[in-house]
Amino acid sequence: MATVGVQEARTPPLTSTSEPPSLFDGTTRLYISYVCPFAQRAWITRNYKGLQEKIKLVPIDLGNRPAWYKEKVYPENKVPSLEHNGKVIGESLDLIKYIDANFEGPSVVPTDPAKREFGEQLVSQVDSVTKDLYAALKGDAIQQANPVFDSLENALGKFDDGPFFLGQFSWVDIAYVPFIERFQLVFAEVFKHDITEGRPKLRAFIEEGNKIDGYTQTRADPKELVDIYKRRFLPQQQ
Ligand SMILES: N[C@@H](CCC(=O)N[C@@H](CS)C(=O)NCC(=O)O)C(=O)O
Repeated sequence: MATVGVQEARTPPLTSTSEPPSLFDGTTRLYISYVCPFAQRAWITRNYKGLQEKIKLVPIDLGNRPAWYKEKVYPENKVPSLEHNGKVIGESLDLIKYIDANFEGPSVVPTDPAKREFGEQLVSQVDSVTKDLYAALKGDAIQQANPVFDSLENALGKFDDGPFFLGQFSWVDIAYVPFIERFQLVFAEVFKHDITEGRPKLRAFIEEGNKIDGYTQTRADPKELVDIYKRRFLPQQQ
C-alpha cells in the first residue's frame, strides 16, 4: 500500500543521560536505533500498518546507551524491543509477526498457504543470506556476492502478481529490505557495482519498495550507512 504521508519528525536518540520514559504506563513503545537494520524491520511493520499513533517510537543511541534500557526494559540490551501490555518482546523477525497479529492495519502475512510456505522458507534463510553478503565484503566482493544476489533474483520470480517476494508486499520483504538497502549502497559506493544490473526483478523490487511510504520513512542517510559499513565490515584501508 503506497500511502502518501508526511515524514514523521525524528526525535533525537536517548543517551546515557536521558531519563527513561514512564515505563509500563500502558503506552506501547518500540525501541529502535535509526541505523539498525533489525530495528528497521519492526519500524517498517509499525508504519506500514499505520500504527504511528498506537506505537510510540523510542530511538536509542547505541553508542551511548542509557543504563536503564538494559536494567528496566530489555536485559538483552539490543534493539528492537517492544513494550506492550506490561511485557517487553524482542527479536525483529518475531516482532514483525507480533505487531502484525496484535494490532490493526493491513496484514503483512498473506493467507495463501503456498505464499506462506515460501515466505517461511525465505525468512528462515535471511540470516544466512546476510552472513554470506557480509563475508563477501571481506573477500572478492562482487564475485562472492553474485550467487547470493542471483538467488534473490530467482526467489523474486516465484510469484508474478507483484514485484515483491510473495508478489504483494509482505513480511518477507520487511525481513530482507533493510539489508538489500544497505548492500545496494555499499556495492555502489565502495565497489562501483550496481547489484541490479542484469537482475530486473531485484531492480523492480527496489524501485517499488521505494514507493512504499512505511518503508521509505525508515531509511537512514545513505552516507551514514556506508560509513558504518566501511568502519565495521570492510577490511580497514591504510
Ligand atoms: N537478532 C536480533 C539482533 C538485534 C541486534 O543485534 N541489534 C543491534 C543493533 S543493529 C544491537 O542492538 N546491538 C547492540 C548490542 O549488541 O549490544 C534481532 O533480530 O532483533
